[in-house]
Amino acid sequence: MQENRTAPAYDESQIQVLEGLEAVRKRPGMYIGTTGPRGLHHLVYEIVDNAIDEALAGYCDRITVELLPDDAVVVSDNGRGIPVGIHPTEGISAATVAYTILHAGGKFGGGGYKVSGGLHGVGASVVNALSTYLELTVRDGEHIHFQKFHDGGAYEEPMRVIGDTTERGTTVLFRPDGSIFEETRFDYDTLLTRLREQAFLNAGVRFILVDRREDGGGRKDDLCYEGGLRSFVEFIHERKGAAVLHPEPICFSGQEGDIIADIAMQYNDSYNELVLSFANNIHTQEGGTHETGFKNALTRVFNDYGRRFNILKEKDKNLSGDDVREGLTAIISVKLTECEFEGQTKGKLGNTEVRPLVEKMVTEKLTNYLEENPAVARAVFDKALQAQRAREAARKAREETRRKSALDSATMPGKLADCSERNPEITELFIVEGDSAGGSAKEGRDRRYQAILPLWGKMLNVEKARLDKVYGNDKLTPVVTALGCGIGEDIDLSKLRYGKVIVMADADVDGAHICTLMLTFFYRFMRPLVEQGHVYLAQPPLYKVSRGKQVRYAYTDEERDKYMAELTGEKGTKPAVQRYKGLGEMNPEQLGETTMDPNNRTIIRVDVADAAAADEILTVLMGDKVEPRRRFIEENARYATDLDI
Ligand code: 1YM
Repeated sequence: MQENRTAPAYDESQIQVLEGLEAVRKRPGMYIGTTGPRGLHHLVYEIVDNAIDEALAGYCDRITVELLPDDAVVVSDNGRGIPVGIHPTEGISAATVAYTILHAGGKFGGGGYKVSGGLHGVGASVVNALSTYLELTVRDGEHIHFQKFHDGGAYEEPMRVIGDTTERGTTVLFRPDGSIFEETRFDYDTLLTRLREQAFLNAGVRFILVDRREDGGGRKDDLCYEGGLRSFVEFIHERKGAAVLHPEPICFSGQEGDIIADIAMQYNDSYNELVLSFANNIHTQEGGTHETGFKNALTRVFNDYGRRFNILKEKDKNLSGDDVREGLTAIISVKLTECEFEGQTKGKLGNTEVRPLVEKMVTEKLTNYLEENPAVARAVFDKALQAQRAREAARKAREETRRKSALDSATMPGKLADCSERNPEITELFIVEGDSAGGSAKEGRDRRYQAILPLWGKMLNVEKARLDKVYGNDKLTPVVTALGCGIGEDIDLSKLRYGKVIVMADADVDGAHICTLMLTFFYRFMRPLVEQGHVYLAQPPLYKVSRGKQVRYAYTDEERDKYMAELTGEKGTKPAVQRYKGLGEMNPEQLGETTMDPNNRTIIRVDVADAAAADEILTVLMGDKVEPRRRFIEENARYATDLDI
C-alpha cells in the first residue's frame, strides 16, 4: 500500500503492535464473538459506540454511518476528536495508541459514563486488527490529522497534519478482512435496526445511515428521537399495529448517586409481553437487577392498588407477574459508571445496587400515576384480571389433560417414532411436517438416538393464543409430550428427553411458515429451551447434482453451479440436476445422509434473537392489522421474494 519504506523510528513499535494485534487475528471470536455476519456488524458497533460515548459525554450530537463500495464503511461524529497529542509513555499519538494497542481502552481522562459497547474503547484496536485497511481522520477545530493502517494495523507513517479546519470530530473508514470474516458485505437493515435502537436510547442524538454502494439503492435514514424511550415504545406498537389500552406511554426517570434509570411502558390488547432492558446502552438479553426491580415493583403496585380499592377481594388471589405484564411493552434503560455483566452470554446486569433503586422509583411513580389516571388503572387492571382467569383456566386444562395423561411422558404420542437411547446428551428429536416426509425420516434415521415426530393437524396460530389454548391443541400437544419438560411456568429442562430439538421442514414458503410457527411457539411458551440452545433448524439440500455414480448435494445456487462445473465430463457431458421441492422427494437414504447424519448435515442453532425475530415476523404477518403487514412486506420485499410469498 505504501511506497516509502518503513521509517526506522517505527520499526520497534510496529513489531510490538503487530504482535499485539496478531492475538486478535488469531482468536477473533474472543473479541467479537463470531466471524459470521454478527461479528462483522459488531465492528461497526464498536466504532459507533466510541462516538456514542462522546455523545454521552455531551460533546457530540451527530453520528453518521456510510456504506461504501468494496465493503468499506465510514463512521463519523462531530465530537471533540480523539486526542492526537503524543502519548506520555508510548511516544506516539494517543489516537494511534487507541487504534494499535490492544486494551488501550479505558479511555483517556475521566468522568462521564464511559459506557456504550462491550469493549469500552478497546474496540478501536480490535477493528483495526480485523481490517485490511483503516483510515483515521481527526478534526480538532484547527487541523485535520490523518493516519492510515493496513493489513491488521501496520503503518508506515505516524499521525500527521494534512490540512486546516474549524470543525471538530472523528472519522474512521475501514474495510473488514475477508480472510477472517465469512462474509464482508454489510446488511443495511441490520445496521438500521441497531442505529435506531441507539437513537431511541440516546434521545436527541442524530444518527444517519447512508448506502453508497452501487447496488445499495441510494437508501438513507436520518434518525433522531427527542422522545427517547417514549418514542421507542410508540414505535414498537405502531409497527405491530397494536391497539393500545391508553394513548400515551407511561414514563419515569430517576437518579440516585451516579445511577440513572429511565423507563417507558404502555399496554396493548394482545397477550404478549415485551420487556427490553439496557444497561449503558447495551441490550441485557438475560435481564438482571434493573429488570427484576421493575417487575417486582409492577406486580406489587397493581396488587396494592387492587386491595386498596377493593377490586381484589379478600378471598381473591394476588395477581402474578405474568398477569400484570400481559400486553405490556416496556423499555428499561439504566446508566451507571461501572456495569457488571454476568450470565451465560454476559447479557445480565449484576449490579445489586440497581434493583432497589429501580424498584423504589417504579413503586412511587407508578402508584402516583395510577391514582391520577384511574381510567387507565382500571383498564390495565381488568386486563390483568382476565389474564389471571385465563391462567387459572390453563392450570385446570393442564391438570385435566394430565389426568387423561395426554401430556404425561409415560404415554408418548402415537406418531412418535422414538429412539432407543435415553440419554438427552445424545438424543435428537426431529419435528417433521407432513406424513410422507415423516415416513422417509423414520427410515433414514439412526434409530439408536434419533426420534421422529411428524406434525399433522391444523397448526394453532400461536400469535393469538394464550397458554390455555396450547393444551389440547392436536398439533402442539404431541410436541410438548414428546419433549417431556412441560411448558410455560412449569417448564423443567431437567426432564427434557432430547438434547437437540430439530425442526425439519421443506425449503419453501410453507416450510418457512412451519419453522416460524414452531420457533414462535418455543419462544413464547418454552423459552428456556431456546435460551439453553436446544432448538435447531435442519437444512435440507436444494439440489442433487449427479453424473453416473458421482453425487453432490447443493444447499445454495452457487454450490449447485460449482458442482455442475466439477461434474461436467471431459466430453462436456452435463450432470443431471434435480431440484428438491420438498423433503418428501428425497428417498430415506438421501434424507438421512444429507439432512440428518451428523457427519454430513448442517443444522442451525436457533438463538433467542432468531426466535424473537420469528415472533416478530409472525406478529406482523399473522396479526389482525393489515397496514403493518403490507408495510412489512414492502420493507422486506427481498426477504418476501426469497420466500416466494
Ligand atoms: C467515529 C468514531 O471514536 N469519537 C471519539 C473518540 C474519543 C473521543 C472523542 C475523546 C474522548 C475523550 C477525550 C475522553 C476517544 N476514543 C478513544 C478510544 N468516533 C470516535 N470522540 N477526548 C476525546 O474519553 O476523555 C479514546 S478518546 F480509545 F476509544 F479510541
